[in-house]
Amino acid sequence: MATPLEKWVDEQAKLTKPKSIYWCDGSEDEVHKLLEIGMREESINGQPVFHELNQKAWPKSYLHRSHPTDVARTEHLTYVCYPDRLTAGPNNNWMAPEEAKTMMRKLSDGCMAGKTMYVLPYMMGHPNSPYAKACIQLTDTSYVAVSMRIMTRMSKSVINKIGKSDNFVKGLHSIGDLDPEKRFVMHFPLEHFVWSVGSGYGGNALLGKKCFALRVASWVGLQEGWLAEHMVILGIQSPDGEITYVTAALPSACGKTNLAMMESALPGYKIWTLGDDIAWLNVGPDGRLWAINPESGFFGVAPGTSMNTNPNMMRTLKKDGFCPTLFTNTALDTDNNEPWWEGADGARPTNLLDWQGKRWDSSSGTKAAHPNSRFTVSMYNTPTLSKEIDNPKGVPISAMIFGGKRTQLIPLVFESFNWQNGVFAAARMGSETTAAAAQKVGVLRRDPMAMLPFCGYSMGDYFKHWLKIGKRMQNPPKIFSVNWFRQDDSGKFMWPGFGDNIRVLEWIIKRVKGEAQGRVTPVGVVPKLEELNLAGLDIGEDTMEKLFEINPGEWKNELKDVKIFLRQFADTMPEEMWQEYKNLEAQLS
Ligand code: GTP
Ligand code: SPV
Ligand code: MN
Repeated sequence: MATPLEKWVDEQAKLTKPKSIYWCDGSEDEVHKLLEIGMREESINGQPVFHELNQKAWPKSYLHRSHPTDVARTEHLTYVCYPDRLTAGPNNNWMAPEEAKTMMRKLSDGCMAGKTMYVLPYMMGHPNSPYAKACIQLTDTSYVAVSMRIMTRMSKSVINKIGKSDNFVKGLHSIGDLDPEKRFVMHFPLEHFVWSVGSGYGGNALLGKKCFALRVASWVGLQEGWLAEHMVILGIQSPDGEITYVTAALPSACGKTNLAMMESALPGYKIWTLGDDIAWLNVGPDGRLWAINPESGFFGVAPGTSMNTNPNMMRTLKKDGFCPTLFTNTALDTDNNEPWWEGADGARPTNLLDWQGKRWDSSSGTKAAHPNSRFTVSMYNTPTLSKEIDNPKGVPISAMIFGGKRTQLIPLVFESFNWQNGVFAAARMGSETTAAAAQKVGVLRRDPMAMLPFCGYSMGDYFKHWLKIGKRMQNPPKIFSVNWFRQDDSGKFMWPGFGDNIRVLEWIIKRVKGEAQGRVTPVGVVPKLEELNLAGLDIGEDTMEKLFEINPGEWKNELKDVKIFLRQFADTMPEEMWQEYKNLEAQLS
């Protein structure tokens, strides 16, 4: 008798009509076979799926070029499908499940004709973790199969684990004909099912990531009493050897990967990496919040990555590890067969192909690498990997950090007065938009907890859920907000950022341990300037003061914008959030 898994795969094959079905086992041999298939048999937009890069300089590395219209997440084509619209909330596109399925069936009928359907068995989370979930994704491109092998714990043992049960997360993915008009990412949270057609790109196609581990999992977490968040997880080792674990939520392309493996500018400090994008957070039996990273790889922004900004990522990318490394939509230095991007180390190579594979003209004013070009690399390659990475329980979190890209207004760091006040600070977060999603770049948008594109249900209910989780903890993490991106009048970043962010983390740890007094402002507690270690940093006192300036007039305007945003959720918004709003408003007058 067929198992529910076999039956489901069979049904999807009847619909999509692939020429063959390939059950992946996640082995090293297999991933190299998939790369070969991608280089010799499959193509996207008339180009082979993979191009082998200089193996001496970049071991096991391959370049992939996606379709030129398919270079970022497409939020306007992303839907959550509940029987009722209210559950989805104003922060999501909604479609009724049956209507969505009828549409998707039409788009999927025969979409894998002539192709191989890959069956990918994988775990989100360590297989021994009580918080992990067994998943199956179907896809028709070797690029997604190899990417999922890097980003998740893929193994045939997952098939045994699922056994005769029908309790597994389902993902059906096809690149279709890559027509942007026929591109949809549909979530069915009640069925733990994601159905994506028409895109091969990142968060649209690697269905374990944003689709399951955030949108669907956030809803599952609401049912089961935990949180799925867009957060990095890191351990900060101080000179006395003690390690403090923190999470940080920053919107897409706002510095999570950099923070996750930062090389400290202060001697004696060391960062240990646990995750760079997603955290699943559970209240432990000890009344603390515990974090696991459901992923096993990084899908990181290439531009700006260098030995200067993120040396540990450069070492990660250059390591001859177990898994291959993929580069997507970077430029190609044709003299050396090496990937290249704006902000890379060294002089710009003379002969470059741009991200579409066309000869690049440096006088054209265009970027050679796409601004959202990325690398996909195994987390086990990183020299800063935490020894707790495969601990099924995760790590206990002492502080949660929230931040956005704000060239104005928001101070370098402040601590919220308590959990509820911190939830409000995170709820009113804003950030200037980036190239990570198909949208206008550089405009301020509200992005509560960096989850606006990823919270799979109504944000009012989400804030309520956060408040409830807070009440269940005897020892909740302290909540901080940061902003690495404040600019002076001439548009220059006032704070050096990157490895120097350790100076802010040091103050955060001091606050956690009760070793810094701080200064109370209407928005929260900021450091007294003498509490920040600025040794070796060439930064004027003026600049430091400006980094902490709180201008009541500008803050009142900010609050007006916050109110307009939060009012959308009026029907589900917890009263506590409006109380916090009123308190802050009063403090500013
Ligand atoms: P997603 O993968 O999209 O979720 O992004 P992310 O949050 O991991 O962002 P990432 O760390 O890749 O950083 C995105 C961009 O911000 C890169 O171009 C970095 O060089 C830049 N960046 C990161 N940290 C800092 C910082 O401290 N200061 C400044 N000025 N720029 C930074
Ligand atoms: C993001 O946009 O936040 C990412 C990249 O991490 S993607 O996986 O494409 O969503
Ligand atoms: Mn992200």
